[in-house]
Amino acid sequence: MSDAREDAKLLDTINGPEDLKNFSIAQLERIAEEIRDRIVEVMPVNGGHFGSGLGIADLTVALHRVFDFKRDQFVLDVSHQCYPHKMLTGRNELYDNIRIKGGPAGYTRPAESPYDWWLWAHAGSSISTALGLARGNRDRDSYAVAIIGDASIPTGMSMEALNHWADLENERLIVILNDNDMSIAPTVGGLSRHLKAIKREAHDRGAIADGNGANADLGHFWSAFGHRYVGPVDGHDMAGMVALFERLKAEGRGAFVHVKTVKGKGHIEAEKDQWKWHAVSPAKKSGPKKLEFARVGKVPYTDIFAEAVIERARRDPEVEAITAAMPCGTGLRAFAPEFPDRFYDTGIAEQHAVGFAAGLAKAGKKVICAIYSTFMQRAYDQLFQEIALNDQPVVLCMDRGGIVGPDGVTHNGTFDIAYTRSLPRINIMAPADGSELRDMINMALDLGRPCVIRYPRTAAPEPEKEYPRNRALELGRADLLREGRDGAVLAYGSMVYPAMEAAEILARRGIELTVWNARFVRPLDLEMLRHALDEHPIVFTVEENSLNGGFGSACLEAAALNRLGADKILPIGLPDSFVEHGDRAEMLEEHRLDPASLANRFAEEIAGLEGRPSRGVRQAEAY
Ligand SMILES: Cc1ncc(C[n+]2csc(CCOP(=O)(O)OP(=O)(O)O)c2C)c(N)n1
Repeated sequence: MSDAREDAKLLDTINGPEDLKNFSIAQLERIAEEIRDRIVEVMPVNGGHFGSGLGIADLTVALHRVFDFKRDQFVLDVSHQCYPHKMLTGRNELYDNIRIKGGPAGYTRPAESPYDWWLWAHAGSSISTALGLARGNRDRDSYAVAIIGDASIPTGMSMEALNHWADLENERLIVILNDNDMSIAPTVGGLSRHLKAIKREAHDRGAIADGNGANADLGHFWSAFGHRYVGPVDGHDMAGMVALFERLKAEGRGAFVHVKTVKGKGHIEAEKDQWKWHAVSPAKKSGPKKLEFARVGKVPYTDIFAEAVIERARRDPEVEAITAAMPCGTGLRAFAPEFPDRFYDTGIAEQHAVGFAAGLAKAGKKVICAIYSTFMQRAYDQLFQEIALNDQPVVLCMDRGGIVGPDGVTHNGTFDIAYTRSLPRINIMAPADGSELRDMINMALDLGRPCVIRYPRTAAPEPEKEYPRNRALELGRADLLREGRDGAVLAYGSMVYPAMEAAEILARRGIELTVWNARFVRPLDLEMLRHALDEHPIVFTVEENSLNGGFGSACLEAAALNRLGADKILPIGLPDSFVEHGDRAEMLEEHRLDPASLANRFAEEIAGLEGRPSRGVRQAEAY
């Protein structure tokens, strides 16, 4: 790290990228060092991405020096490596609050700065959009520059864009492949091996060095798309990169630039264990606010999921498990060493992962395909065709179902109920706690039908604090947890415990609620719905999902179609908008999904019923 820390920081003098034009190469190098220092200082406090930003600091400085990204369009794939960019574009001071509610987002975000061209964090989309920007701006004298990582470039969308680009050859597009040999986990697959071979050979030839190192013969795979291949270039050689980008800019045509960087650059531990240091957790003192209900435990759903799959796989040799580049995030890293032949990391390839899962299932395997709720959106067509239409019994396990917290709008899993429910055949369920998750995994594997199980990014209630069940798990049957005359709550998945706690709060205020653990969106338990609507003046549905098309919609539709009195139902969930970043507990509170807010909401609505005309009178008035 920088030994110039005691001196005044150059970074502090930068108000915008135009200030970089005045610095020497040595000063630009120092600025990159200061950026790294800042990442090392702030991220362990706030929590967030670590190694990627350290690796890309030099490259970001060099690009901002040469291009004018108010005019030229700069797009960062995923954009988890955007911190150096944010520091150089007027947000260095704000960086202390990155990923905190109200502070800058952890990804690029046009609302924050004219230098942020895009809001995204799903991998592999940068080349398509940069190509569109370049094409759309073809009459302007500007460039589109995309940076994409070596784990993100094998995505289908990137390959489609490279292919299309060949037909729009003259566009002023520079695609920079930031090759650091890592995804979050080590990269997988044939392209990754090819990139390693290019770098090895260039190294042996002594050809990784300056910006003139255009070993076109090495990049034959990339040249096959019809683009000029430049590289491999040393992504920590400031002088070389500045010279290269100036030359490319002056030429006024497109190029595919292969840059070699070190993930975690400058931080000894992060360079050594790049997997561990991809991201860091927040320090305890500013750490996540505890959800204000007592029953949340310490063991994440993710770990319970992994344990359940491992335990089942030990008994059942047909069980196989798939992740799309998220072995740690999904918990399947623990599965891999014990069952190396039954574990697959497809890389960032959700569409392929689901298609592959369907093939394995057709061949008789019992397949767990674990993909975050938000990333499963990539594979909607595969859910439709390979899974639902072909009726393949894959068990799709969607971690991060609901509000994820600091990753915010791009990562919240708040649409999966709607997008899976829109497809026929798929059984859709969510556990209320850890033991129910175990049971659902086993039930789904035995069922031989397509299944989706969603669970949130949080710890499950501790076993000793779990509510006793009144009914063992059975497909399409909900569980009645408590009964009261003042209203009924149909709670789904992560909202069951908050709903129970809300009911307990209200019981102390003399309001008695029925609470059902709904368990299933499909098949929906009509007996639950009938009981709730027949026996109570008001029925609340509660879910951690967008209300559009969610669990509440399912209840409303079923009640209307079966003439059960749908107008008694009040759906509670997330609004028709995107949930911002912040701590998960804070965001749940903001959306009134914590137990205390739920209790108040229930009480307000029940109080509002008094003096209101009965349903029959209202109907009569309406006619
Ligand atoms: C569609 C999708 N799937 C999974 C992820 C999760 N994810 C975030 S960053 C990342 C690794 C990206 O690696 P690379 O593009 O090589 O960039 P690096 O971090 O190495 O700079 C993954 C898998 C994602 N953002 N988008």
